[in-house]
Amino acid sequence: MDCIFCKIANGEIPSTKVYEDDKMLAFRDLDPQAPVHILMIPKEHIASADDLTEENAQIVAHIFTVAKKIAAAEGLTNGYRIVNNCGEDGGQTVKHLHFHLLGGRSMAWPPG
Ligand code: D5M
Repeated sequence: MDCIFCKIANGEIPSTKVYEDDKMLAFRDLDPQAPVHILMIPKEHIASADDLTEENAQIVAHIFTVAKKIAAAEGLTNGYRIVNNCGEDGGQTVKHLHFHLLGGRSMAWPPG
């Protein structure tokens, strides 16, 4: 499958990893939008949040429980933001489920 995040997950494309286990990977975004900008992905190819089911959605809870550990390790003691862009209007550019972990600055609302 021609998926850039699958290639990162299986080591075909290099990344700056901050966390890895048998189910997920977290690595630094190439185009950071905050002092800390990390992408958290399942190793299993799931195209988007819209493709989650009762069968595969446990990975989301796992990613979120790891996210707080990454945030602590990155020193984000004053909070952080987790973002998922889903589909065209959601601004999703890479069609492999991923969550952005952003921190190190104050975030605005609403997003653009
Ligand atoms: O976010 C997709 C994100 O993926 C975007 O912030 C750039 C990032 N990206 C794309 N390719 C790479 C590689 N190779 N390493 C690290 N980060 C990458 P989206 O929510 O789909 O707009």
